[in-house]
Amino acid sequence: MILIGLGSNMGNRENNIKTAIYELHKHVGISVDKISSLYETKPVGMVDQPNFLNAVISIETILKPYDLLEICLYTESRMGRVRNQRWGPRNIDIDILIYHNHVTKGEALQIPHPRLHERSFVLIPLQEIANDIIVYQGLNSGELLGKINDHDDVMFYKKMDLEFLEL
Ligand code: GSY
Repeated sequence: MILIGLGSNMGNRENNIKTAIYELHKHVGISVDKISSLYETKPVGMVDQPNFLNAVISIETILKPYDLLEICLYTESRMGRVRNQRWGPRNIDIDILIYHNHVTKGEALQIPHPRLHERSFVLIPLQEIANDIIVYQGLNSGELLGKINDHDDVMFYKKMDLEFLEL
């Protein structure tokens, strides 16, 4: 399974996330097959910034991890990604979380995503579409969520379905 996390806390957040999913899906060699709900989440890292909307999708692709990364970065830049500070606000963030059992510890790309296991804003949407996969050190999303206690910072916002991709 290949999982991608999306986040936005600037501009029209819902539109930004949907646009990013649409752009990925219409790219040759990528097909989105599951979409979590949107979650309204309190910022982690730099706390003095607006709430995020977050979601997780699963895709099928023939692209290798670094080629997929390139498409994620290209999509962010096509959307005019604005980000002045490392942990600061951004209109769109697209992160490869898991790529089957692949492990990469490069400078530009780390898979599995290095902070995935400790972020409820990723684990809660991930659990919705991939509750049985092993995420980190033999544990699935539910087991990892049992170890962290900021679930209140992640609130259900809106159900999403794949229909908007047909547009
Ligand atoms: O890592 C993605 C950007 N990001 C987020 C995010 O997407 N959601 C929340 N809740 N906090 C975040 N802090 C950063 S940085």
